[in-house]
Amino acid sequence: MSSALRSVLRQSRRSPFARQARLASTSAKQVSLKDRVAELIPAEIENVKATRAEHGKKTFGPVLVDQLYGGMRGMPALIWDGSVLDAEEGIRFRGKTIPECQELLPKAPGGSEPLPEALFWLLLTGEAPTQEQVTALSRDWAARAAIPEFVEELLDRCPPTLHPMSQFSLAVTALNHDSAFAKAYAEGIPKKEYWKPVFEDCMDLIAKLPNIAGRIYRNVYGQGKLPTIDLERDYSWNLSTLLGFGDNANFVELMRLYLTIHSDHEGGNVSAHTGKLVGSALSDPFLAFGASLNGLAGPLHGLANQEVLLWLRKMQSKIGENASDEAVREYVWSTLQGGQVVPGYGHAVLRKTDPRYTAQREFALKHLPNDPLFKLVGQVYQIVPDILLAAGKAKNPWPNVDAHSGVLLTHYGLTQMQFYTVLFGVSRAFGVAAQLIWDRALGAPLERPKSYSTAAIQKMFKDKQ
Ligand code: CMX
Repeated sequence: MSSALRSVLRQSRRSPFARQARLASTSAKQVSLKDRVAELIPAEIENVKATRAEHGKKTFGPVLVDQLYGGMRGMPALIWDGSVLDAEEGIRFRGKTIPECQELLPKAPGGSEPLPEALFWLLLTGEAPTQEQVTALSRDWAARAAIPEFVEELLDRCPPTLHPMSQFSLAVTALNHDSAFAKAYAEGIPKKEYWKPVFEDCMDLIAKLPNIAGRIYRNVYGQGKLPTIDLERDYSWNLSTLLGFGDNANFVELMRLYLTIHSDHEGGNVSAHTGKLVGSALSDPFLAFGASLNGLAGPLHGLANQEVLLWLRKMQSKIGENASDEAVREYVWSTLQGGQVVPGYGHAVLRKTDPRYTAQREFALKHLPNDPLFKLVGQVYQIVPDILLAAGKAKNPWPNVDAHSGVLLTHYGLTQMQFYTVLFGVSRAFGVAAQLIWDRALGAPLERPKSYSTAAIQKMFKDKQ
């Protein structure tokens, strides 16, 4: 190993990401998030250089033709720093499990769930922020929360029959009108500076989502005029208030948990990967995340939380409330026999119960143990995995995040299922935004994998064993 490489490796071991989520120093001056990212970038550039120098020519193993036809399952393809998903254990945000984040991250006064602001800081820096840093971030987002008048009008003109996710994507895409990155790029900003306006766009994006989500909710479901953002309150309180649930402290706590656990699920899922892909063309964060939302709106991905509630309601109307296990079993089989999937069950990577499901179940046990729909969700959990195993197709018979979120929202009176994926989208912006900032800081290139036709595959392997 050359001495230059040794020195780069030594430096990279000092990278904050090698140490993962330690508590930020409270004694030091209160650094802002942007300043902290700026401090981290030089070491991380060296860290990536060192990793590529040491491992760049190593292989992950063969790529199978089946993977090209099979949705690229398990094919190593992307760098994604905010979180890593283990098939058995589930998600870790910068090395921390959900229970560890619940323990480690700052909370609201009197609250017990982590503040999503803190999770964003963790995703972006690998460090847990101080309470003061989180408060500063809440204030910064609240100050950026207003949306342009033309976006308000755009939303107001949407027919209430247009799905809330389509409205959401439309509004986010339209925010590109004021993109700092698009403007800076047009003015010729050098590449090493890209991350700075991208950071500003990402902060604006996250900050404006509650006003967009609140406006869609109130427009579509006739819930009256949108209140204004309170500059002194946290993101989840403001979002809950815009939706009309700010008075309910437990709903606000639910939002804190919900936004934290839905934020990121490594890079390969449709919404995360789409955001990264579109961002790689140097489309600004609003265009990139608008594309993410269109992917999240699919029933095999984020829309599944709406589908779960619809499915549970249909089940109740068919077999009644407090139905026997046998009746639930029959209903699950009839779903499969009808050629449909059981929504909320299965996963492309996970092979065990999703810890995001477990976190929501624990919240329900604490706050709504006697809710009839929660009991049904628990009953379904006892029944579906055995049936999926017996049916023999699904590789993972266990529940995912979407199996549980709808019942919690319904309990507090947010019963409009078509809106659920919008909340998933608000949260997913955190993970995508963190990666977009790092992609531009590290000069990630345009994504351009190689595709093949079936004829080309046949030709390539003709006469080969
Ligand atoms: N019910 C019925 N069949 C299922 C199933 C389920 N919950 N999960 C998987 N299967 C079927 C698949 O449809 C597939 O059938 P075909 O071979 O006929 O196409 C077979 O089992 C093998 O699929 P798999 O390899 O186990 O799963 P995939 O990686 O292809 O798909 C997922 C993963 C999530 C799309 C799938 O499990 C599913 O459709 N689940 C229900 C929808 C859902 O809950 N989606 C939300 C996921 C989390 C999120 O992104 O929000």
